[in-house]
Amino acid sequence: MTNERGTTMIPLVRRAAVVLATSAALLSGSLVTGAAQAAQPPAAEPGAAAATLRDAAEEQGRFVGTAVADGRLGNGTYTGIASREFSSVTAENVMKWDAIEPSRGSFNFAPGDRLVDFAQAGGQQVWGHTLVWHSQLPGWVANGGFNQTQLTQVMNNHITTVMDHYEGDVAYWDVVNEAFNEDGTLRSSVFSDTLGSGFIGTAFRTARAADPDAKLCINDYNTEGVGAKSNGLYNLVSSLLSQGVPIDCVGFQSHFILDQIPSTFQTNLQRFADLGLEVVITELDIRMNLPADSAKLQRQAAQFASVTRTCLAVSACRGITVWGFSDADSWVPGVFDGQGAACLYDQNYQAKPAFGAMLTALGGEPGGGDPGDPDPPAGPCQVTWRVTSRWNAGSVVEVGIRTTAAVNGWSATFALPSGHRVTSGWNAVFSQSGATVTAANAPYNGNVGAGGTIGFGFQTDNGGQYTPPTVSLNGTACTAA
Ligand code: 9MR
Repeated sequence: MTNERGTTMIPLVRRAAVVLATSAALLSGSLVTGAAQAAQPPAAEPGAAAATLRDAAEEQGRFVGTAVADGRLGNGTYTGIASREFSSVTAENVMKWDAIEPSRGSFNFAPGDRLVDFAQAGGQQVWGHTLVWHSQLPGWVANGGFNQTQLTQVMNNHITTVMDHYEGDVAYWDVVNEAFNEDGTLRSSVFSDTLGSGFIGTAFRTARAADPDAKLCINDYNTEGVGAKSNGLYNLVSSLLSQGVPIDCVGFQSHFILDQIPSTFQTNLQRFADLGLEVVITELDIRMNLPADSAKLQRQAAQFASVTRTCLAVSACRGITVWGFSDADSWVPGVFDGQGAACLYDQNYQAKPAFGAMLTALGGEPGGGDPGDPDPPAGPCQVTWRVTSRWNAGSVVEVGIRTTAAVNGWSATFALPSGHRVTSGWNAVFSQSGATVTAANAPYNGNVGAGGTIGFGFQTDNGGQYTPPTVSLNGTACTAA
């Protein structure tokens, strides 16, 4: 069986890969109850850590992707990194309506096909972006003056033709993109103005009929934390599901500003996951005011790691895609005056601290995966914080602190969310005053050499979600590893 572009379709194989990934997540212990875990010491270090983002992500049962710019596919440095580090690619522009159906009924698939060929050569998944969006919409659609019947036909024909062409090649589609205003109401567009809010359900039903094996997603920005916009999205998705609309996943673009990652990110992902949907971080970048300096790059590294851990803490979070991996290709400076440096690699395709931090957060080994051999994050200490299990009335957390200098006696402090109490722990002596927890060395593990790691764990009485706090070692704040 072949699709419109002549590719032999292997939907069953693709499905099998997804099942395998899910099993890996289950085996990794995300569903093990706290009672069974509480008395256990932290897991042993794996024998050989993965050296690339994609290998590390795979070991977590997740994918890690990047947007790919068509114009860079001839650049060997670019394609080398894209293939080596990422297991998924998203078309940054070439599958958008204005690129793929610039005039009615005239489809330009060549650039999208190039991307699919590139991905298949590198064993990568393809994420299709995007079918129905108010932006990058050609004038013949936006200003075509179509009535309801005509626009429905135009939209359905676009979805069907594009999805048929890529059937079996594209694993996920952003079916509807950026449908919401900041206040959570539906954005005015030619689609909502002409077809009403029902255009979303229509688009998803048409998409399912076109390629029953593709995962169908709704994607938006500024929906990462709990708030008016994400509430609007949540209400709409809940209502679509109750009407039997075939929607499989929600994409959270995650175009973040340095130091402004929403504290409710994990809680928000989890509530969508609890609807039975996959959640995916689809367009991650973390921009800063230029010029970048090493303090900002360290904080950015910590925040890439924290976003990564947030996804790993939600079992339905299937992957993370960055919106370009290099500052040389990022959309940010062109849109936000004076801002940039938002990616994992710098202008010269050298890995930034964020690369090593993300790799480490995925369980890989910093320094293993890029031509520039990135150093591990600097600073006196680097922390990994893993919630290894969670149930309705408790969580188990494992903490690792790598200390740059030798310590002779240690004390680690951090704050838990209000009302969370540590009920038991291992490898440290715990005390708690209000929200502040102090974990001091046990009699047997106070001396740690330079570059050594302090490991301890604890159980709390609260299964609520939270993002990793700042951990201080002997009074000095550590960075996230
Ligand atoms: O990165 C894309 C840039 O090259 C385009 O000029 C721009 C046009 O709107 O779209 C950018 O990608 C956007 C994505 O398609 C949807 N979410 C926001 C992204 C950044 O603007």
